Amino acid sequence: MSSQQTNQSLFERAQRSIPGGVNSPVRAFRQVGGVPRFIDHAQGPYMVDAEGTRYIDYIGSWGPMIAGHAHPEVIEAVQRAATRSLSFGAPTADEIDMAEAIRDVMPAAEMLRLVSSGTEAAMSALRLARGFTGRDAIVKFEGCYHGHADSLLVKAGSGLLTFGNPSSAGVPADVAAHTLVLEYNNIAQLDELFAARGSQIACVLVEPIAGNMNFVRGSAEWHRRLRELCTQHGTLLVWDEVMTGLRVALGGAQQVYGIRPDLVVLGKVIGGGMPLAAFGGRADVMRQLSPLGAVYQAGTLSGNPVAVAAGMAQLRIVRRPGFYESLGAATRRLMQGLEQAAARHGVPLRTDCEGGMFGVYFASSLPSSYAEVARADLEAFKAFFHAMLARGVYLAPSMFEAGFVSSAHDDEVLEATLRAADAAFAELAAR
Ligand code: HOZ
Repeated sequence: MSSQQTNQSLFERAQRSIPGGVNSPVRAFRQVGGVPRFIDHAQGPYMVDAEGTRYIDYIGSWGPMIAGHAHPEVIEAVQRAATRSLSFGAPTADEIDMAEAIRDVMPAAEMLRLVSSGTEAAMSALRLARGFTGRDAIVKFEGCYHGHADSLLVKAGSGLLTFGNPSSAGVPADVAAHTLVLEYNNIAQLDELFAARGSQIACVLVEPIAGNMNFVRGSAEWHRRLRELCTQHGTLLVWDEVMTGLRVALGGAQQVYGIRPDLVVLGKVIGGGMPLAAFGGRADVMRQLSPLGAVYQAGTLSGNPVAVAAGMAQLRIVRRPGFYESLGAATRRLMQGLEQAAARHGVPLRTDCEGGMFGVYFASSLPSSYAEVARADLEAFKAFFHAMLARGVYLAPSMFEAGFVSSAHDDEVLEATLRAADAAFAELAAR
């Protein structure tokens, strides 16, 4: 580390060659303000920035690092794979192992195709759903994020039954026009839409527990109704489990709700921190993919051998008995501790969690939609974020992101976090 390298100097330099100084917008700290931390290395539950400051990490690379950073078994698998070459562009036995391992833990993934990012997986699942059904319209929910494919950067149109509008410059209105956007957890809207347009809808794409508008649970009743309507109308139900897959439980949200989607989109944990994602599902649907069927999809780095090695090594770790029980207990303990600390200082705070994924809301009740998340106290969140960062705890720099705990977050780490939170809430209360 050069002695001149500070987060500030790196941020200034980065902004001259990288738009906004970052390669993914939320990293820029725009919502919370201040200087992003430039990370030098990470180990277990800790990340260390370019100035040598250590933070307890509750982002975990936005989900993948469920066994902690630089887990020795994952690193060893990567090193071993790397010596056999970094890419072949030809099939490997390890890819079959991965497809079989995913099917074991998530039976809905009867067949699987590996890709490199969650965006690519969601985009490919959409094309497959359209190709399989011969329909163009798709449905998504406000506040759910499925990567940045054109069809998915869409906000609600002027009315429930009108098609959507682009939510990003550069998305053609004609493309967005095929996407319908509904409110999360709203059963009446589902019923109304399917009654009017059910036969036109190729698929409904949903985060079963949303992780891109903070952490918001889909209600069991809403999920059941959505499953019924999709089945009745020949619409494919696509669960985006990029965040929740092998995170809220080994079998993902499918295990939590006991619901089987037609297609599933995966990423994050399955790659162990390497660029690996997947989409899978019903064999009759997946067989429509090229080279068997007419839906084209391909990728030079798909099933990359080093990424698969990392993912398989992490998969072996999470499949050990008791992994999710301990992870869930640690996350619950953290959430209870945060609520208690906030209450001690009179700060309104609610939390929710499942497995190793959590949400913290500066509000007096749990949100069930994007609009409710947006009503939380942003100023309190910002103050808390900075008070925690100053005490060595790195939370997501946005009120609209979920948090993640890893198996490396042991009692000592949780206690240190809660001590920091106690002081942070005291600071908030004194504002
Ligand atoms: N899509 C991620 C937030 N939900 C951010 C990814 C990143 O910045 O690394």
